[in-house]
Amino acid sequence: MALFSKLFAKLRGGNLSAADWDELRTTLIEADLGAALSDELIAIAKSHKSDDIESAIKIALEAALTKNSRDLAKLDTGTTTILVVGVNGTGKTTSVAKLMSALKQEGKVVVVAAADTFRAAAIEQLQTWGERIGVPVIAGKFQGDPASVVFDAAAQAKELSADYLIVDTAGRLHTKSNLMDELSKIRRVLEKAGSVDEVLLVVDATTGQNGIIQARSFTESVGVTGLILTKLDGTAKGGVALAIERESGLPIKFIGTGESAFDFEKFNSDSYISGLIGS
Ligand SMILES: Nc1nc2c(ncn2[C@@H]2O[C@H](COP(=O)(O)OP(=O)(O)O)[C@@H](O)[C@H]2O)c(=O)[nH]1
Ligand SMILES: [Mg+2]
Repeated sequence: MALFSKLFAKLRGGNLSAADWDELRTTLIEADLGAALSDELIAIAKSHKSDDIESAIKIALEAALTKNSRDLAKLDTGTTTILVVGVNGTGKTTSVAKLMSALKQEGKVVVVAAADTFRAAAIEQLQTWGERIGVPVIAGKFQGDPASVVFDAAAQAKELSADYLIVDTAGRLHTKSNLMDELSKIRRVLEKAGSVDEVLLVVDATTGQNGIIQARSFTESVGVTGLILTKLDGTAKGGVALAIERESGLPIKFIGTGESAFDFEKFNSDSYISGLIGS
């Protein structure tokens, strides 16, 4: 990434023309930082002496990231329930598999609900992952009622005294109110059986500023508590994480960096900023 190392080199040169500033702004916007944050950073750069610019920009980048906890929710007793939501193709099912794999490796007892009954392939995909990783995946019939899958999975989690119940959901367009109704229904079933402790919205980093709109609409409808930012391997534009956190105030808890179960990490803000700055 090292987006800012080029920028700093240019700023160190001094005496920037209007065209140079425009070029810097374009670079920032192309890195998916968004217009608002890009303008703010340019204003900071313009108002500082060249030897202070780097630390002033670093402070602004840090301020754009949330101070909220990035730890996965964990109840002291009972099953912690995680609902995974997002639009089609962002990487929900893959992220559920990655999360179950990571938790299983930590020695946790995990149960997964395949509540995307809209696509037969999604159910099979999750069952295959479950068999490979050794986690029970509770699934229903293709096009069945996702709420009943979740009901069965919650019962299974209770029986196994599971540490975590992870719920994969369908992702038809977030503008379709029936998806939001379905998610609300799933949430109600889970709350009747226990509680919903974490709602993770999966956002595809390659869709750029669209992620901000998705975060807004899912937050309004289902109450998002954190983000999983996927496909960071497929893009050089690392700036989207900053833009999304700044606009949504939601913490990115995990990042996806590939298609295997292990291409998954906790989001670390310090190493992310270092990566952008190239230090
Ligand atoms: N390169 C890359 N591909 C990913 C990542 N996460 C998911 N995918 C791919 O994105 C596609 C859609 O993933 P899927 O989990 O089915 O998305 P869903 O519709 O939200 O459940 C699949 O081809 C995944 O292998 C990631 O972090 N990096
Ligand atoms: Mg899926």
